[in-house]
Amino acid sequence: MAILATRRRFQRLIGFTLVALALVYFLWDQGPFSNYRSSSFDWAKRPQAHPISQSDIIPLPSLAPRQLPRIQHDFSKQELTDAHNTTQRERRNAVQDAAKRCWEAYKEFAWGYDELSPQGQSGVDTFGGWGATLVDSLDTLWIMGMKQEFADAVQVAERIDWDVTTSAELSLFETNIRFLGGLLAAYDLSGEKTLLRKAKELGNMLYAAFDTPNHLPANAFNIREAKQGLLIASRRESSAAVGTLSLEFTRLSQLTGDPKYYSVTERIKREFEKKQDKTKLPGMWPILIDLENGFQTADSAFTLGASSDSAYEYLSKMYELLGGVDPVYETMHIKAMDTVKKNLLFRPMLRDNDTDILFSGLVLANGAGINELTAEVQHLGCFAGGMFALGGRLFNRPEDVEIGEKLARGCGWAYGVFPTGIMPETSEVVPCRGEDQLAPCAWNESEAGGGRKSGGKFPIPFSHVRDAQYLLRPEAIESIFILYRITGKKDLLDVAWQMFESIEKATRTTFANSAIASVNVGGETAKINSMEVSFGLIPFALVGGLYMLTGRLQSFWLAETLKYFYLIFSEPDLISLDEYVFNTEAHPFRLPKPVKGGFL
Ligand code: DMJ
Repeated sequence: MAILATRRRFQRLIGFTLVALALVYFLWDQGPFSNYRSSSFDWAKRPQAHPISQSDIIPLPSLAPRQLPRIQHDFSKQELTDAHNTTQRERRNAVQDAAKRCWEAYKEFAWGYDELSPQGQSGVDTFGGWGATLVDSLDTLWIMGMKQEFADAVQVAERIDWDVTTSAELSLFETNIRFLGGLLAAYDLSGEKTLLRKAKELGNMLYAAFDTPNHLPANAFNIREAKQGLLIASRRESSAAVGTLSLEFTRLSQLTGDPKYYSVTERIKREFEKKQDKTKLPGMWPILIDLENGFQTADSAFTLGASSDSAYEYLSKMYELLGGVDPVYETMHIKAMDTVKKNLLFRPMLRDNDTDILFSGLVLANGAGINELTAEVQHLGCFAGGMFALGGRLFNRPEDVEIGEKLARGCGWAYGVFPTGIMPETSEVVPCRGEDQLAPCAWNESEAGGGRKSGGKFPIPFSHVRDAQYLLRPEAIESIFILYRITGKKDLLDVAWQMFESIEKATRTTFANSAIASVNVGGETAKINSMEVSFGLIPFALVGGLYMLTGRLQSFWLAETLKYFYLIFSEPDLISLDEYVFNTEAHPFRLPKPVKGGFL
């Protein structure tokens, strides 16, 4: 009897302890002691309309990560003078001051909103209303050592309710690169677990974009339709939208141990791979892809610029993130780069042939070998220098590092020739049109100056500036930063500083920084959506969506542009390219550590 009573007492004690522990865990995790709040709708529990069965889920590669070739220059061998270190520090501080001003302005006028309208002193919701700037800036704050600001932002981020939104329809691409990428990188840097939980909640929501009849994603993510399983992949989807999910989804799978996210993007990669040699410009994919009818790639326009850019950027980066164990990414990257070199790259006609630079243009291909190149120069395309150089190091292709340097320097040069010291959003330049488009050509004054299409007064040899704005974009400094880390060439630091000074001068406003209407007008610049906007620009600024599109302080200013400027003026081991891979929104994901031989 006594034994029975003791046993019962013991069982009760165990039961009580377990309940108490569960309660403590709950209170700690969800209750008054925790700031974290889960979203009010759990997308993981939503029944799928087009189920992907467990057996159809592709697991992460089981091979252990390999030792990848060294990416960064060996800076330990560089003799750095005190003067160099002082200049670096002063420049870094100047960038940090700019970031602090903008962060303070965002905090004061737009806290919790997606973006700041810098002159309006108010917030705007452009990406769902979950605080895009706040999430996009988390890792910048961490990297810049703004730990209190980081902690304040985490307190808001960990309470985001993905079911409470200002948009009926979201862009899968933008939500993925800014929010999911931002949360994952901030977690990778800080180890703050609630950020990973938020990332997982969001990942589960974005996973629903693949709940379509053919499991290809719907970039136009209508939340109501997604809940009902009514999404359909688009007939005219940009290759960037569909090709820029893999890094974030894969990192989410790596961190959570759930392969389903990686699996859906691995399927996309297989579609890209199948079509790579079958397009009108074999080796590349057209800007637009028909996803609804099963990844049709019949379109004719090819570029590394808008709407295609990061689909190419992610090939080598996925190879890195998977620890070099998926050779398909290497093959795809090399084929694409070879096609770009042969067809898209060109050298501008220059008075001084010592300026060794290249650009990447736009090709219209008819599929029968006639490929027409337009010598277009897009700011968005300036990321290509970094991509070539990174791939060159990763796959031991020194020529690609050189090409990357010429592309990066091309954008640096273009910044320098415009009156504001900044290159425009979209322009055209007179190209060298010899047998070899990459080789220097003789200067021809009338061709270089007379080829102007719109009669505008642009610096020679620019023939046309289609869009003269500067929207605070990062791509040029991104490539200069990557090239500096890869080659160690110190003159790139001065190129970067010149760019930063010009950007600050032209875009700084009372509270933050603003996009400007024309890089081609020096002196007092016309800020877009600005109290300072000139009267002549008011009708222009009010046309259509332009006002909303360009006038705000884009979240990528803090997430990318200022981060790259800060990093180039910092110690090279701060976010080393051998330890991190940047997503297309400059969010660094930690690379897996190599394991000698064997399976995971
Ligand atoms: C960013 O959101 C990303 O870099 C994207 O890949 C392209 N456009 C902007 C910055 O210009």
